Amino acid sequence: MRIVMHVDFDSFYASLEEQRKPEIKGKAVIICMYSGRGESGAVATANYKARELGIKSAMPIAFAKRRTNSDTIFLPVDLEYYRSISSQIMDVMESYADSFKQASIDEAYIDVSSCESFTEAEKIAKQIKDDIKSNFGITCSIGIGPNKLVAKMASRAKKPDGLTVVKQEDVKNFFSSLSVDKIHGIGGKTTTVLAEMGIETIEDLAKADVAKLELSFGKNKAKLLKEKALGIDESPVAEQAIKQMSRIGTLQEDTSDFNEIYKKVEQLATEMHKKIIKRKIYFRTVSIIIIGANIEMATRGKTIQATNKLEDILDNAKILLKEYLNQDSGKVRRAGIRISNLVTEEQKENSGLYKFFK
Ligand code: DCT
Ligand code: CA
Ligand code: CA
Repeated sequence: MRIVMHVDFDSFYASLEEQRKPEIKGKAVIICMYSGRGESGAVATANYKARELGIKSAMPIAFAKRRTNSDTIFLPVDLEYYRSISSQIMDVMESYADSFKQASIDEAYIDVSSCESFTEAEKIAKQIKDDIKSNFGITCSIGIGPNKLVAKMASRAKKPDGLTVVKQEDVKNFFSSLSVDKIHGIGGKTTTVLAEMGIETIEDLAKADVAKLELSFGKNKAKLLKEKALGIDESPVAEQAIKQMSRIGTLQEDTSDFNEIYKKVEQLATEMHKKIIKRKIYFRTVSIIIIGANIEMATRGKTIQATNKLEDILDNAKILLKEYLNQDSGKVRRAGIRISNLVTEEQKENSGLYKFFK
């Protein structure tokens, strides 16, 4: 049985701005893409408070100004910052995955089929939500389903901070209430043609005559539409298995004290190690991840003989952390551990032989 999760961060850009500018919390926040000519431009996104005022993505800023008051916060997009946090959160999420695929700056698919049940997967989803909340201060919405399509649609079902589980047997019921344009990947043009054929809900589409669909859309697209309406999607989350595993945590307070930081790294590594054993993973590179008080990120790694031992992670982390701190690099806000250069048990044995013959 496949179990797939789709994670989408809630009002991502606005949430990150609220997180780094606590003084704007509780206010309507609008993130703007300025055209470069004075005040003109469009709304990239807005937080939920601003959405209550009718603010939407792609709305001209001048429109938005008319709907808001002097208490509303308008901020320019800072994509570089959002990307850097996004990639840190992606690393965290990837560490929970059997296979992983980032789908956009604020979305990812996580295959968790190694879970025994949807209940187990739901627990992992809660852990991911907690992990993101405590380390990055933002919420996300997660959908869990038997494939990517259903997971993606489930993550949209409840927002913000939602968690929606749709098992195979519940797909029909979940889809029945939705209009066709809610199917991921069905655009405005297709919706119009379908409406002309009298097809408005996903249920209508699921029941539609394939021959009739083929006349309007051709064979391939007709088949695709029908499959989507039935919640069928065989596409894998990613072609490749995971490449790394990491855990990042926030320190009690910003510090450059070795013991304080190491304590955190040790705790994270110990937690991560359980998963390494469960998944029968071996690794060749150990890295520490350091995020300074100004959110700049540094990593330092060391490549060793393939191993799966906690001891090897901790010993190397200690050395790397000491090296880092000796450089007088300022205070540390968050610290983490990563293993990469992963090898399977089988590859490990073969590489041992290779060395022997070299
Ligand atoms: N975006 C944009 N222009 C649009 C739509 C989106 O620039 N017309 C950008 C802004 C946010 C980012 O893409 C991700 O989009 P969503 O996930 O739709 O937005 P969000 O702000 O994260 O909101 P939600 O809580 O609904 O996911
Ligand atoms: Ca989002
Ligand atoms: Ca999104």
